[in-house]
Amino acid sequence: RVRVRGVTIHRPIIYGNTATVLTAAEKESAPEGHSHRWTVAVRSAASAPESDVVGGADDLGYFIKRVTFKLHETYANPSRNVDRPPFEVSETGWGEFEIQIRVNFVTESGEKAITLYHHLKLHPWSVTFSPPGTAFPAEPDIPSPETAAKLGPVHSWQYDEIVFTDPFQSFLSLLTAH
Ligand code: SLL
Repeated sequence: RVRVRGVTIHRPIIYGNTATVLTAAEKESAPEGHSHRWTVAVRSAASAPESDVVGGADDLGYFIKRVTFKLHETYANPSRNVDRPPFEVSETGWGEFEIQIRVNFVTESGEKAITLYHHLKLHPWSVTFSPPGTAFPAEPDIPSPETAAKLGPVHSWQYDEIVFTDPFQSFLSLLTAH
């Protein structure tokens, strides 16, 4: 197998989460204390513009073999393997935490796995007003569930590029064929 020296090729991705407040009815069937439903995902940032999904859900599978989302240890089986697109995990819960996202590439690539980190965001960003003479910056408050529900889904996404340096010829061909 030959490496193509001096070549770098990148693939744009977005990773992050959306979250919504559970309705009263959803709370009934969710575990005790859970307040939100969320989805964490890795998606292509090179999606069709007419797509109504954030990122293209289905076009990473040709070079990504597995994505492992490592959730907080309060979750059952916190290490979640996803072996085909869409590379995402949906759950309900009550708290924010850091999610480790391990991306494994197809075996033929010979590429090492990479690790991304995402802070699961459940609560809307709120703008706080500090009256004159008060301490600044004020601690941002977590809005009440009613206010949060009115504000709608929370989105927290980051753009990144996966860069492959001196790729194997066959992997380079695979990437450029798409
Ligand atoms: C916090 N450091 O205290 C964080 C931890 C943990 C979130 C958040 C539910 C797990 C379950 C859940 O939301 N865990 O019971 O299934 O805010």
